[in-house]
Amino acid sequence: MKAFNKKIFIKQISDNVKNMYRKNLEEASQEELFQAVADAVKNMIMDDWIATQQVMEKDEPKTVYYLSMEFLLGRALGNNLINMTAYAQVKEALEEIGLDLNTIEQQEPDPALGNGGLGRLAACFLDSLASLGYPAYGCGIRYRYGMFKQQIVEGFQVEVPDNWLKNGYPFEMKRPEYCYEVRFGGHVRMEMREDGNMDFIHEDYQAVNAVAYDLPIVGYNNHVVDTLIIWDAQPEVEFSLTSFNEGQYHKAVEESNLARTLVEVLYPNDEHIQGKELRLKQQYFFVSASIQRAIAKYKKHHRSLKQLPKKVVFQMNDTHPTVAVAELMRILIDVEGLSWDEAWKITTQCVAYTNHTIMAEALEKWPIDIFERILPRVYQIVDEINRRFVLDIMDRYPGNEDKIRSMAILYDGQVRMANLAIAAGFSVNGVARLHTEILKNESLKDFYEMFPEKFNNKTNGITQRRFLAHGNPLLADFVTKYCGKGWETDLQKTRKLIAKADDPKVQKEFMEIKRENKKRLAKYILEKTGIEVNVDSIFDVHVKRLHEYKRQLMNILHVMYLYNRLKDNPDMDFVPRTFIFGAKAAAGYRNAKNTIKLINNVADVINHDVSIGGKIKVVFIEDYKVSNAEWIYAAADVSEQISTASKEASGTGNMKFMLNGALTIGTMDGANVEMFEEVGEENMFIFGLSAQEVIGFERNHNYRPGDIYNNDPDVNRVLNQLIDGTYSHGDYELFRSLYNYFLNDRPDNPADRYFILADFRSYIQTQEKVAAYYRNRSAWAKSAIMNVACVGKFSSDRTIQEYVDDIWHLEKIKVRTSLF
Ligand code: F55
Repeated sequence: MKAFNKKIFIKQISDNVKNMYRKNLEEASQEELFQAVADAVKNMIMDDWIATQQVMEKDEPKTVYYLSMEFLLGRALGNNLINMTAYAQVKEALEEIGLDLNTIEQQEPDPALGNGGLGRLAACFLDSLASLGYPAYGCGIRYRYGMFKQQIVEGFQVEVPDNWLKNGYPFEMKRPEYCYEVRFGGHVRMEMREDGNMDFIHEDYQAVNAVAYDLPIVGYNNHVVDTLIIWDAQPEVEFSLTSFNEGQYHKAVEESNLARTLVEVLYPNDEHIQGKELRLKQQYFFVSASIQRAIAKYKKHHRSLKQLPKKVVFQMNDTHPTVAVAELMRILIDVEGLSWDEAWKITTQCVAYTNHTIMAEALEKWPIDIFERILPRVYQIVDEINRRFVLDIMDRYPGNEDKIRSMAILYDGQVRMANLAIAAGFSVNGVARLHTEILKNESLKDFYEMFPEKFNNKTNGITQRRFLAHGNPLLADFVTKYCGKGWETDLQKTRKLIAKADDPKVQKEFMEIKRENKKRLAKYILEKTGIEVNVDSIFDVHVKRLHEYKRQLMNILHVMYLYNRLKDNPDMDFVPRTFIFGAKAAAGYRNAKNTIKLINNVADVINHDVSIGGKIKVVFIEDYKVSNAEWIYAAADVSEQISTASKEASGTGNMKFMLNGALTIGTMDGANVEMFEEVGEENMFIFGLSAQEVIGFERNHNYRPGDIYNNDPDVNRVLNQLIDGTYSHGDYELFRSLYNYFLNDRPDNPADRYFILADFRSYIQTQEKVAAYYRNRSAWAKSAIMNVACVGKFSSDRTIQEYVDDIWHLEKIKVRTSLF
């Protein structure tokens, strides 16, 4: 960025408003002002963006292509200003012309091209890649509609389409010069070449064009601007009513329909695969375009493809882009004319795979008939990869059918994408230490035995630029005051707070900041829900996607239990608490949607019961998303990380709360284990079964939740309240399926499969410890400060540096702006 010039900046905004809307500043709406400001900011980015791409063109450094079906970016305006270190100056400049930067920022739609943790991780990784100065492209899809917006209507979730491009998105740039054909369907004809080799000729296919849109990813204070490419689909020939014969007409209609539907909408299911054809088409579409782009760029500098692994690495974010393995093989063989063995050698040095789950229902499998019909040539290649791989397995384990059953890529009429990714990838990583150990010793045991060298751990991280510098400016200033500048790029710097954590003055300062942030959130809650909350109560926060394994149901049952106790003992000593929930449920996920309804109904009863004197409040924040998440983390006292041990691969929300000085109540799951290690047992509340205990119950089928229901009166009471009308205006059926979840035992769906009742008593007791601890303001403040002090490991900068050192092997680029 050129040195910031206030005068020029202001002039540009008024020029923009004039040129874009034929208005002057006073007439423009806040949305129009946002567009004008964003355009001016894009302008400020442009020189660095050009310079970065020029360095990449000239020096041709090895580049990572982060292939991800999801990038949950969140708003860009404020974040870009933070990373340009221009936030304060721009805020001040806008004030001079009577504009409020916060209000303007809030006009931006959240680009929500992702579901949850996996998509947000991809966004944090891009921020860290740019901030560390590594050459990188994110590659994804330009969904017309992102993650649905959630409305709560009479306590039920209603999904509303997210038309994020409605007013035009100012930070994207169409790049029509990057346009690649992607083919679907048709047939493969084989033809013998003169040299005796086969040609594979793809015929009768439908084609669409993938057209690139670039989004700038601004590095922190380093002039590096990386690029996120999101692919749009366009028909190859413009559909026209006159100029075709009958056959062409039909094809043109089909191809323009395909182009339109392909990128229409993000699939809003997390951790649950539905196996829809269109999803496979989306996957192939963006993967093919991204690989074609990478190879075209490489070929500008090289004649032979042999050195591709020296210049390019594709990181596959979960199995969603795994078709990349076969697509790269196809291009190397069919387009570039390499032999199978040459192509395999290159491919297996270029692709790496990250696993994000052990949950069986989230493992991607495609019926072979669908896969073959949609991608006939790619399927032939998968078939050949599988044939050779099965030979390798037989070689290694002669006569051992079990190994083939567990590892073959094609099995039972299905293409198993994880198996393809592991067979071909040179690296397979989990996202937290415990998760990687479970992969190695349980779910991917056979693969680990066969390829131990591929397996490695990369514990997730988060960007402190968005989740502290931007989301919590008061705490950011506090950290700067006690730790100096520099934590923006080296989060370990917050360790200096350890020495201050005991200081009453510092504690008081911290608690005042927390209180301010709680006020900010309370105001938001009041505006959105009409509920008034007490900022001196404990803000106990559970925000994340709604999933049974994340156990929002356990949390609300605990609230019901507390309410029973208060009703029984109105004079009991009780630390006031505000239970805050935020969660989207996949549209077809019944228990998840019922849990949302239950939370809202419990909220309704409790919030209106004057007899408890407001000691408990329950709030469901509608439409939990990146932008309101920033405020929610900042205001949290208690962070709920209560997944069934072994099920949450890592979690990243846990880290964002820690960064903002919340104390975690959690199970020994995912990255909680490593947080515990960093922050120490005095500063975190751990409860519940261990992963090994859960896995043991699952293996031995000896968990009996019915016994707990029968023997624990508190459990018995809250479960009965699901079916006695307490929270349903007398309707006994509304929550019957949640009740049944605990007690109906079926072979494929065991009772309480997420061990809520097993952990309930220990959760209650641990929550009692939380309440007692909160009374001790100084102890609490100290622990909260210790959380900020010990969060360093969980910066995504650390994670990305590990990916670079162990998997990608990239060199940093240096960008100097032309002016200095
Ligand atoms: C989205 C689509 C499908 Cl088809 C499957 C899964 C998802 C998804 O969103 N998964 C997801 O968010 N997984 C999460 O990834 C995070 C980042 O690694 C982890 O922290 C978290 O534990 C894991 O559940």
